[in-house]
Amino acid sequence: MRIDVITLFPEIFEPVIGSSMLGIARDRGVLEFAAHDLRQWALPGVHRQVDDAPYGGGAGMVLRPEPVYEAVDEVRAADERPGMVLLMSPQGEPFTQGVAEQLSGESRLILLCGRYEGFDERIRALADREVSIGDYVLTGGELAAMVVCDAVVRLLPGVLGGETSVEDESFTTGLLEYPQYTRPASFRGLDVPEILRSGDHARIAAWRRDEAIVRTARRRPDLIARAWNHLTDHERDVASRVIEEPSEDE
Ligand code: JD8
Repeated sequence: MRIDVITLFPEIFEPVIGSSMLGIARDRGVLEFAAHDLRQWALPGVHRQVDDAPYGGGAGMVLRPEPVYEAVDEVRAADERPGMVLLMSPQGEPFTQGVAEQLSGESRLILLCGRYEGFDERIRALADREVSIGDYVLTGGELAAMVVCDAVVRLLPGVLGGETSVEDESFTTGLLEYPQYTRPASFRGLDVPEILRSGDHARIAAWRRDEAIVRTARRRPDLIARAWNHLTDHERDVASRVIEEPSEDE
């Protein structure tokens, strides 16, 4: 996959993309990544302007359309793959694991990061999709773009180590993960559940599934509701008992 990011802060991507999983993906040739400085396509003039005051008045500045359109045209032309254009925006569709899976099937992504109070409405017409990473306010699209890169790239074939399967992880199964332990068996009076040390793999698998249900029902009942049709009768039973459980402060 090739990812191009168009941003006023290209330098903040390098340390993130160069390390961890994304760096491995790059080294293995699974990922080609480039961050482009929107300033390259600034309006002619000493101020190298990319923003302007909003028509109609109001606080703050807005990204002008010309630099963004020119940037997308030129970046797009640098590779034969057309690329899906994503606009990072608080008004976008929620970025979920399902969206990450869809995007991981693309051969090229072009991510647009805004700054300031927002962007000229005509910039929206450039985008194939507009995505938001969550309901909180960031100062720009860069951190959101990094989140999208991380979630998408780890799904590409050849990025995750062979031991880890994307299939049985949380948000793919639709449940939160079960509790995990490593050595020591006893730590400051906190013991690893006996069953995990029993070597009985069938009972361990059943325990983990139940613990995942219990944890999800307690913390994210919304996820239980969504997964309901895929749960077994036993799992529904476990979830129902938790949901009917009196909460701590009642
Ligand atoms: C892009 C500018 C800041 C947005 C005024 C100051 C995504 N989940 C998310 N939260 N926030 C963003 C995001 C914020 C951005 C830009 C993405 C460009 N801002 C503006 C409007 C209100 N602030 C985001 N993805």
